[in-house]
Amino acid sequence: MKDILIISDLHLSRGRPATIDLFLRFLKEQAQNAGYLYILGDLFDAWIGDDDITPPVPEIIEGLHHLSKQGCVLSIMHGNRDFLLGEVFANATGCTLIPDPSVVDLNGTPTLLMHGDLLCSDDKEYLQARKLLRSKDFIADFLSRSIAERLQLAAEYRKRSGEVVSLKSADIMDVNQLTVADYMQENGVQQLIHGHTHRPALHQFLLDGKEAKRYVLEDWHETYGSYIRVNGKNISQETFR
Ligand SMILES: [Mn+2]
Repeated sequence: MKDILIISDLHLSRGRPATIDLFLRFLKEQAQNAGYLYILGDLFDAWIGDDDITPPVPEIIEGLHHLSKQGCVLSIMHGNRDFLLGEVFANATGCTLIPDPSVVDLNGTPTLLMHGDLLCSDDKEYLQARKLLRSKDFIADFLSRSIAERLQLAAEYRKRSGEVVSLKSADIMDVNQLTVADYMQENGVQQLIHGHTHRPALHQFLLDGKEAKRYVLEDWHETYGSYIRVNGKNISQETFR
């Protein structure tokens, strides 16, 4: 049985070449030997549409495509910064875009995978903005504009509202425990894995009188990246350098 690897919040961008190199090496040295790789959102620091293929996008697509060609099953979830990743990207990389939330079977343990922003329900303003930004109308209008215009719009959003109405968002918020319990109960799981908050941890608590676990992934840095490895029944939080 091959290992399952889970990562999130790499925030890849042209301005962080060391993190890109680290990630491409991770694909070759770790993911290639695994059976599955899940990327739970914010792979990119910003994504304004699949047609913007300025560097470093091509080399990242190539790295992911090489991985999936080697037989690793690649699943990618939208984050709040790259929710415009679409079918063109999916086809180019060989990945499947999976919904947020998704329930997967991690070697016998049903597990809820989320990016994590939906769990930060104390930030009502953000969830409102999220709804608007992900509406069909907004997306269609945004994508109909030129790349230059989209880049400008994204920059304006960021400037105007600091955090809220932008392709970035309130990474500072933490999850609401009641919302965590709601999502887990609705999906019938005792285990949840998510990113977004940049507060890596393993939280253990009781849900319906039974032991429940919430793993929080760490965001990636220039010198190291964090990932979860599922090996048989064993789940570990590991570091790649
Ligand atoms: Mn995020």
